[in-house]
This record gives sequence, C-alpha cells and structure tokens, in this order.
Amino acid sequence: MKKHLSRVLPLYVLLLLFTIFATSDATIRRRDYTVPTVYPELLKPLTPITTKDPQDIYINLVLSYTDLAPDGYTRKVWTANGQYPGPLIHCNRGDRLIINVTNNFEDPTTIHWHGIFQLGSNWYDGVGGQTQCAIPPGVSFIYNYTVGDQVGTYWWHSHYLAQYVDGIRGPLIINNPDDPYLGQYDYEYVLTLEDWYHAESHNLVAMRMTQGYEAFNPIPDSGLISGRGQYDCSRARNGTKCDPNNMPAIYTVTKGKKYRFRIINMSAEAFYFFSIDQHKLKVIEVDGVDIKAIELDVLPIHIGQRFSVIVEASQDSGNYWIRANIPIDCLMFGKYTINNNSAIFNNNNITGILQYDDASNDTLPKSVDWNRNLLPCHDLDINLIKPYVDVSPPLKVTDQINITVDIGEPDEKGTAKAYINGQSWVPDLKNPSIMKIMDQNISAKEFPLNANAYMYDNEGGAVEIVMYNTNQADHPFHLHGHNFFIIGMGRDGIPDSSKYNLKDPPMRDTVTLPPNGWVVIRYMINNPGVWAFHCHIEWHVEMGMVFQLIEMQSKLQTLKMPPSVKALCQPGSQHTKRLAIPFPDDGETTVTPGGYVIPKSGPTKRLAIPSPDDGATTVTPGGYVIPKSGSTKRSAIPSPDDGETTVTPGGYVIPKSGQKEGFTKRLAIPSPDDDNVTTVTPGGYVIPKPKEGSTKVKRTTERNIKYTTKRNAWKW
Ligand SMILES: [Cu+2]
Repeated sequence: MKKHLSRVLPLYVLLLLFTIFATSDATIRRRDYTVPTVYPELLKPLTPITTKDPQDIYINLVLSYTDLAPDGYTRKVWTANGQYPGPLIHCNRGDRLIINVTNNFEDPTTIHWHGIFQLGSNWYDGVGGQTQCAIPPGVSFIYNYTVGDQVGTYWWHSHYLAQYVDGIRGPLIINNPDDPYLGQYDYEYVLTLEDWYHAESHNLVAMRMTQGYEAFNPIPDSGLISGRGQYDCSRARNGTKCDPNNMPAIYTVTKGKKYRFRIINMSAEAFYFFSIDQHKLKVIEVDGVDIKAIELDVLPIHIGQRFSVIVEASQDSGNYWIRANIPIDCLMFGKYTINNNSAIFNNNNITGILQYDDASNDTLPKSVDWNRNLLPCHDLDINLIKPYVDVSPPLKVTDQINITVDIGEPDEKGTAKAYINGQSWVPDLKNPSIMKIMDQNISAKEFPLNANAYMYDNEGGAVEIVMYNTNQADHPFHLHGHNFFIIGMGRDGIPDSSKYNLKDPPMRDTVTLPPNGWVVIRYMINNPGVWAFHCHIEWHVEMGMVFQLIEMQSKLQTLKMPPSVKALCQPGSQHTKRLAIPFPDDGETTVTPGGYVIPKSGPTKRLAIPSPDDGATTVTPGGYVIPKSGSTKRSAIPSPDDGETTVTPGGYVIPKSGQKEGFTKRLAIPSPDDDNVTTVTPGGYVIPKPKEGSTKVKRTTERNIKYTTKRNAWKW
C-alpha cells in the first residue's frame, strides 16, 4: 500500500543536504570540467520568435554515443548532436519541421514527437512496429511534418526499445503568436525532469524481463533537472569517473520580472512533485492546451506530461531551491527491485537553484520547502484544469472501447508481462502496422491478437475509451495523434456515466490511470492513422503495456506514404534480435534469457541480482553481465567476440565480414535465423528453445508456487 510521505519527507530533505554537500564547501561552484557535463542551452531564456508567417525549419539530429556526466557519474550517453538533453526544437505555430536524423548508433532507432498530432502524416510519428521500420545504423532519415495549429510544450524521444532512457530525448516548443498570456511574463525558460540510470537501458530491460523475476521495475540512480543532477560518488564502483560536486541547474531571474517555465517530465519511471521554494506556480498550460490560470505551491507531474507555469521573482534577492521530489512510493513497492542499491533512496529530492541575478554565488539556498499535502503518483486534480477557451467534448459517442490494464501472471517462460485486455503487445518491427495497412492492404481486423489493435472508422464521430486498472501501480497513459477530454476519473468502483463532466473537462494527451481505478476519455475521429496508446513508464512498455488505435483505416489507405518511409522496411534492412545465449547450469547460477548471471543464493531471492555497477560483475560490450570471478564455471557462455561476429552495444550480432560503408551497411546485418531454434520476446530478445540434452535450468513446480505466493503478498 502507498503511504503518505509527509512524515518522512523532512528526513529525506536532511539526508539530501548531507548527501550532496557533505564533501563540498557548500558553495555554488562555477568551474570547468574535464568530462563534459551537459549542454547549457536550457538554462538560458528562450529566444523569442517574432515572425508570424509559417516557415520551414531545417534541423539535423546526429545520433551518436558520447561520454557525459549529467549527475557527475560518467557513462556512455546516447546523444543527439553530442549533447544531453537533446537539442531544443523551437518553432512557431504553423511551421514545418524538416528533421534529418542520422543514426550513428550501432542499433536501429526511431524518433517520436511527443504530443504532435501528425495530422495526415502518421508515418512520421516514429513508433517502431507501428508507424515505421526503424532507421538502421549508418542511415539518415528525414521526418518532415507541419505542427499545424498546435502550440505549447512538447518533447521528442526515441520510440524504439527503451533507448530514450539512455539520453535520446529533448524539448520541442511551439510558440503561439496569439498567446493569451503573452503580456503576463517577461521571459521563457524550458525545464526538463528526467530520472537517470547508470546502466544502459538494454541491461535494465533484460533484467526486468528475467525469467522468474516478479518484483518491481528498475529504479533510477539519480534524478536530473534540465540534464543536471548530483550523485553520491561513494557509491560508484572503483574505476569509474564520478564528480561529487556536479553543478546543479541554475536558473537566473531578475527581481520584479516574471518567467514562464515550460516543465516537461521526460523520465522512464519517475513521478515528481515540482516546486520552487517561496515562489507560487501560476499554471497556464497543460500538455499543449492553455488553461484558465490556477495558482499552486506544488505541481504533480507524471511521465510524458507538461505544464507551463508563470513564476514571479517577487521574493527577497537570494538563492532558492527548485525541487523535483520523487516520491519513493511511486517508484517501487517495498525494496523488491532489480537494482536495489540505487542511491535514489538517499537523494530523492532532486534540486536546482533559482538565483536572483544580484544574489551571491557563495551560499547554497537556505529556503524551506512548501508543505506538500498531495497524494503521490496522482495527477493534478482534473476538476482544477479548465481549458482557457471554453470547450465541449463530443456528446455523442460512435465508437466505444473498453480497456483493462493488468500486470498479470508471467508468461509460460516465467517472464513478467503487462496486459491490455489480456494481451501483451508484441511489436512487429519488420512489418509495422502502417505498412500492413498502406502497402499490403491488410485490414487491422486480420492483425494478430498480440498487436493489440482496436479499429474505428466513423469519420467525424467520437471515440470513448474507458480504461480500468486492475493493479496497484499508477500508469501515465499517453495517446499519440490526439489530445482528449478527460470526462471521468475514479480511484475505486466503476464509471457512472451520469457523473461525467461534459461541460469543461480538461484536455490532455497523457493521463495517469490511478491504482485500481479508472479513466474515461473522449476525442473526435479526424486523424487517419495508427496511433499508439501506452503507459509511459518505459519498463511497462517493454512488458507490453501498449495498444494501437487504427483510425479511419480506409482513409489512411488513400494517403500517400513517402517512399523514404517505405524504404526503411526493405528486406534485409532490419535486425531485431539480440544475441542468443544458452542456459548453463553450474549449480550456483542461473543465466537469464538476456544473458545475465544470477546467483542462486543471496541475501534474499529477490535481491540476488547483481547490479552492473556492483563491483562484482563486468559488463561486456554487448551489455552482458559476467561475474568477475569464477570464469571457468561460466565457460558455457560463449564469448560474444568469437572472431566472426561483432556485438554492438545494444547486444546485436553483426558479422565482421560483409559490412560496407554508408547506406548498404545495413544489408550486412542478418536476421538471426529461425523459429525452430529460437523464440523472440516482445523486447526483441532471442531465447533459445530447449534442445534435447541441453542444460536448461528447470523451474520446479515448487518454485513456481513459492513465487506465486510471494507475489500475492506484494500486491502488485
Ligand atoms: Cu505503467
């Protein structure tokens, strides 16, 4: 059960202060770094856009690996243009964005534009397995779309496996020349919130999907504000680079001026309470929709959600904490996580600094937090959010969809799964839905059940989606291609249609489905396409908590898909499987399908999985965790580097021969064979099927029963 945090919060604040600054001289330090930290772009006010006419904006995003230390700990970050967070895309209402994405990763990728409707350009929505084949390594692909009438605060991120967690994400801001609040602030800032992991996401996903593992998600090692955070370097393992005095994000203000902060939660797992000590937050925008202003002390913000707030620099000159508090209860239940040694437990109050421009650099803020009497993990009360322009949701529903969200029993292999109406989503990465519909004339009716596809065709009609949550976790669900009216939300019971708010409901594109609760939304049918609707907790995405809405399929078939999109799906252009590793059984360890070695004994069964950072293991270039000792016992694990193949950082196997420069490089990437020998998981992992005489680890009935009992006790 979730418990109220107010009693323990003061303790966390104290711990935070000790943790971060015990080793520093308690000053705000400005200095050069041997390891680049993060791009300072977000700490400067936005340059105002003065043009009114729509323009074509050309942007290059070159994706590559860069060593960075956002929280002081140096790791390989998956970057765009070498920076983290990724470049700010700033445009005007009506502009066309022509974005050339060059994939210099060793893995395929896609980029999604979170909140952009992609009206008539569904194929640029960037969802692997749904709206495009991924961009192969070494290949450039141009996304080319207009933002239409949309204005407000958005972001962009990889939508392929869990790559965005490794750094592929940045803000996207659309200026409104007719902003109703234009005269009410002097400057604009963008501020992003991100949870941060020291292990790469493919490691974390593999651990999350480990057979027999039924506890909670990977949890972050730290949190960042606009790409900057602090880490307790005493927890970093030997041989790693870690700066305990990493600079926080500092936003400078002038007394008497007003600032619009555009706040974006770009996390994988974390919900935040955002606040600035002694400064009220006047909320004017929610997920791209202007609202009637409301004044708050503390703003709840879940993954994928955005707010604009006006902050007046009205206090005494000085330094004030900007706080992004991660309630631990929203991260996990108990301590049953894979990477339970995370330092987040000692520093869940992520901080930046609001600095008056005449304040001293020499002292840290002494400001005091607001009282926080809100419930963790819950959205901002829907009754407080009123669109600025009066709106009416569709009163007549033509298409009704009921969705039950479940983190259910593990599959037959013992892998934890999430379910939408009993089906865990499996992306068809080689032949995405849009290709089936537009290129092969296959109706979504014929899609396999695990495509989780729901169709509606009544142009000009309205969809109502009723979502139920059968588990005790909260799920921030994000809809692509639309925003929607939230006409009802409940924390227990079932929806009562007589109580729906049909007068002035909030419009958002990301809504948090409460634990054991329900949500009812409506929107107009006016955008042909394949639209993802998914929990934005990235670990739940990888577990299959995704469905796709097939909107006006026949109309979609009349549109013309650009040849460049189609070309991404040419045979041989994709590789979607990860390295297969057999299951040795040396009596002491179990090897997971992802290739992780788990000791059979340990402090407790659930805490026995070593973190890649724990000093006892080595992470291979392929992302495999191998114990540092006992190598002879692990001889059953083939070396990924067998002389004939190269293993990419993402764990893909590429033959050393046959690789060519440039575009054709992708043709050298094989699809490892065959359904007879291997099974592919939803996350793209290859699991060998048992062979006769193999040493597959057996999971006894007794063990299964034990897990089941424990699981019930934890009450997911
Ligand atoms: Cu979820």
